[in-house]
Formats: sequence, structure tokens, C-alpha cells
Amino acid sequence: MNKEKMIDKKKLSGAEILIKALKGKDIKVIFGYPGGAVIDIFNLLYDTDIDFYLTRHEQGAVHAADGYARASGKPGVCIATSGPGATNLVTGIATAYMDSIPIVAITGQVPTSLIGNDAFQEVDTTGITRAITKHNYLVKDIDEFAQIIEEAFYIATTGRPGPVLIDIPKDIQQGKTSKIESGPINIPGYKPTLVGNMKQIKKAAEFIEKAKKPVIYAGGGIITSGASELLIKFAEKINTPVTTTLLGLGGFPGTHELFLGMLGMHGTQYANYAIMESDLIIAIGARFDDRVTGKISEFAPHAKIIHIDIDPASVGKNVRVDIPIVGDAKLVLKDLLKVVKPKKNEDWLKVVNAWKEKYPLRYEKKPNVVSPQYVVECIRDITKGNAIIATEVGQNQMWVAQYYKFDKPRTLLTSGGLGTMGYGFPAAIGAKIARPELPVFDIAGDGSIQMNIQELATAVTKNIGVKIVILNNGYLGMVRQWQELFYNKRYAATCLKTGALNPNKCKKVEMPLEYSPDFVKLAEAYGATGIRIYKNEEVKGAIKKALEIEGPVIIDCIIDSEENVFPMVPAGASLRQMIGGMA
Ligand SMILES: Cc1ncc(C[n+]2csc(CCOP(=O)(O)OP(=O)(O)O)c2C)c(N)n1
Repeated sequence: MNKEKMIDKKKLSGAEILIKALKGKDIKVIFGYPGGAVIDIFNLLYDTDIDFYLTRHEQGAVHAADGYARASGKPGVCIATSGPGATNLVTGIATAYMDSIPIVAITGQVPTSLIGNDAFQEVDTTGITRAITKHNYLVKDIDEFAQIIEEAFYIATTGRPGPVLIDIPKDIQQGKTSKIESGPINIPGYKPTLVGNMKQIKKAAEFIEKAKKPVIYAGGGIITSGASELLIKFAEKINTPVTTTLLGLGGFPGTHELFLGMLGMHGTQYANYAIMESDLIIAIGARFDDRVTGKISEFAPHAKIIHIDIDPASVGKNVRVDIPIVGDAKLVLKDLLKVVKPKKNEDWLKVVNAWKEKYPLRYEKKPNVVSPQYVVECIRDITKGNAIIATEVGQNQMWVAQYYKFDKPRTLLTSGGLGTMGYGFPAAIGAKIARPELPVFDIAGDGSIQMNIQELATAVTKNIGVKIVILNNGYLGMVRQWQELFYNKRYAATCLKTGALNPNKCKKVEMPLEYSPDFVKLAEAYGATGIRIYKNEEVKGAIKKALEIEGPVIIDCIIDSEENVFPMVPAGASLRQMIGGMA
């Protein structure tokens, strides 16, 4: 027997099997937080060359794993202890689930003999996460463990990707087995369809040929499947305008002449008009979310719909579909390109381009404050788009979507489906670790950034040079905007300034001393750099200075308290009913 076989015959503990499997999968980075129920795993991690990042909150760990996965295309791995460690992962797992991000979350669990006994730090982790994971496992038999890890990574990364959780009781981590290798994967009922049905694809090509006003509507699936290049070829071959969802941004170049920008609630007027006039929508890797469709019964009233998606459950779920095609976006586009005839669409493009000219995205530069849209434009100009931008949730996120022209896939990290405040900063940390050569920004609101601000300690101790740009309006801005427009300016519970028990006071306080916290001092308290700016003339200098500093920097931009995101389709209205577009 040769030496390798001898080692294979050896018995390993559950914790050893896990580490061996992670190394075998070339996992280089893990984010997490320790505790008694995972101490055996940490004890072994200590001796490996896997880079472990100790975040300051488990939510930070799971978002960082998510940001790492979005930026790199590889699965993100995070680890937490049982009970409160596991529950702190929940928001991040749900965030990844909604946006189809491959994550493997590892949690410790009390020993099998105590499960169900309300043991110390026991929660039913698989029960809690069942609805927000693509799949989850409670390891009950150490002999099955190696196979479970293999399956978990397979499920997380294939088909429509998503988070998978493995809950590992302490006795499984400590027990020993000689079954340390996984076998071939055969999961009954899980066989993702990758290649689209050729008959349907040919039918789609016929529809495209006949269409007079086609629009391509692309989602995050384009980025997941690596189909961006093919999408450009496809759009150019049939000369069809392209609009994307929030998660699809970067899947088609933001500077391309066929690009219409994002559609939906805060989409461009021209993208929404194009959809409403269209006679054929070619949806690729998008799921017709309500933020996109507006009032569903009035969505695209004249259009036939071709829907290409890897997840059969998504096809036809929200809208009626004329040609469903289940398959991987890249493979389907490849086949479609073979059969579709070139097309000019001159008349239609004339109409669309006229809308583009008549209703551009526009904003006003006000004196004595920083314009948030201008900040976004400056970051794009200075980095020439060679950067990764994470966002938080709210107005900050929508200004990024509108004004940063994403040219490349995997350069925007944002919580689309769940809309998780606090996502951006830890995700930016994960992205900077995945792509250290690129500048990474988290564009934030003053509300959202406070949800995971503790990760500044992670960034400072590991010298992760993420630049946080706070668009500081002293409000939970997006909610305040809804209150202004639809609730008669009753700013209930959205003012973040000091002395604001009476909401009306919020309007009167002077900037910036009444803001709490002082983000510059806060940066300094963590050992980072803080810069505050009050005027547009200071924006470029601050961004350049932040980029020159190696470590993490906060730029606190004082913006107009009542700046709004326009245009806007009110919730539940039709895409035609856009308000605030400055014609
Ligand atoms: C965890 C979480 N809690 C609450 C919300 C609801 N919500 C959406 S946007 C928003 C306001 C965000 O304010 P801020 O971070 O200051 O950003 P701004 O809109 O001002 O740019 C809130 C409270 C959410 N999306 N996520």
C-alpha cells in the first residue's frame, strides 16, 4: 500500500474532515466568529494557510462572504457558533438567497445527545434557515459528513446558485471516522437544466425577427452565468435596446449606445417607456420583481414575452410568458445567436433615442451642500469605472444605480431582493479581499452604515482599504422620501439628527454639529481616517485623497437633508406613472 492510501485509511475527526474538504476545494478565505460549539474547527483552522477573517459580528461575516462571492464568482464561506452565532447569520443568508449568491455557511450545534433539550446556545438552525437556504443539512452521522460537504458546495454553486448551510453538532466535530472521502454526487430531484430547448429557441428567434419594438430585459442571471459578452453580441446583432434590473447592472456596458439604464421604480423614464411600448420583451436571467414591473396588470401591455431563466420556478411566476426557455443564460444565448437573424430596428431605435434625449437623468447642483449624484459620478470618473462599488440600501443605492455607469460585471454589490441595510460595508470588505488590486467603495447612507459599522475594526486590523462614502442627509432618507411624497411630510422615526424627539425639529437643526455620530471622530476611534466635506468643490479632492491612503477611510458628505431620488414610480402604480422626472 502506498503512503497516500495509508493516510486515506487513517481516521479523521469531523473537524479534520471539514478542513481537509475546504482545502481540497481550494477555499482560501473564510469569514467568521468563534464560539464553544465551533472551537474544534477554529483550533484546526489556526494551523492552516486559509486566510481567516475575524469580523466583529456574524452578520458582517456572512455579508463579507457574500461580497467575496459576488466580486470573485467563487463561493463564499462563513462560520459561526451555535445559537446566537447562527441567528446572527440569518439576515445575511436571506440576503444571499434572494440574490442567488453561492455561500456555504457553517454553524456549530450542541452535541447530538442534547439536540431538542433547550441546551445552552441551542437553536433549531436548520429549521430557522429552511426557507432562506437553497438547501441545509444537520449532520447526524459522521460517516456522511464528507459527502455532505461535497454536496453543499455543489448545490450552492450549480443551477441557480444560493446559500447552503451545514449545521455540525459538537460530537460530530470531535468524533472520528475512516470515511473521510466523498463519492460521486447523485442528488435525486436536483438536476439543473443548463441547455435550453432548441425548438423554443428557434421559436424565440422567429418572434425576434417579427418584432417591431423589441426590448432586452436582463437581470443578475447574466452576471451569474458569465453571459455579458454574449449579451453584447446578441443585442448588437439584433440592434435591440437593453435595460437591466438593479442586479443586472454591469451585465451590459453602462456606456453602450443600446443601453437604457435600469428599469422599474427608480429606473430611467426611457427604459420604462420602452417597456410599456414594446411588442416583445426578451427577459434573460431576471424574475419580474415587483420593483421592476410596477402594477403587474398594466406591465408591458402590448408585449409578447420570451423568458430565459435557469430556474423553472421563476419562469412565468409573475407574468404570463409566451416562450419559456429554461436553461443557463450563457448557453441559451449561444444557441440563440446561432439561429437569430441580424436586424436593424431603425424606426424603433429612433423613438427610443428621442426619449433618451428628452428625458435624461438630471439633477440640480445646489450651493453649500454636496450633491449625492455628483459624488457617484466623480467616483466613476476618477476610477474610470475600474472599481468595485458596494452600496447600502435606500437613496444611496438608487443614486449609484442611476449615476454610476457600470461597464463590467461583478463591479456592483448591492442587496437587491431583500434590501438589507448594513450589507454594503462588510460586502465591500469581502470584495476587497477577493480583488485587492481594485479600489473598493461602499456608498452608504448615514442610517445603513451604522448597522455594521463595527466592521471598521475588521478593516483596520487587517488593513483592508475600503473607502466608505456616506451620503449624509441626517435621515433614513428613502423612508423620509416616501413620507414626504405620500404621508404628508410626517417624518415619523426617520430623523437621525440630535434633539429630534420632536420630528419638526429635524428640519431646523444646523449642519453638521447636530449630526450623531460624528463619523470623522468615529473613523478615528477605530484607527481609520475620516474626511468631512460640505460642498461639491471638495468632492474630487476628497476621493483622490481617500484613494491615496492605504487603509480604510470614511468620507462624510453632507448632502441636502431633503434631496429625493427621481424619477420614481409610486409603489403599485404603472410604469407610465413616473413622478419627478425633469423633462
Ligand atoms: C435592515 C433594514 N431595516 C429597515 C429597512 C427599511 N429601509 C429601507 S431604506 C431605509 C432608509 C435608509 O436610510 P439611510 O441608510 O440613511 O440611506 P438613505 O436612504 O438616506 O440614502 C430604511 C429604514 C431596510 N431596508 N433594512
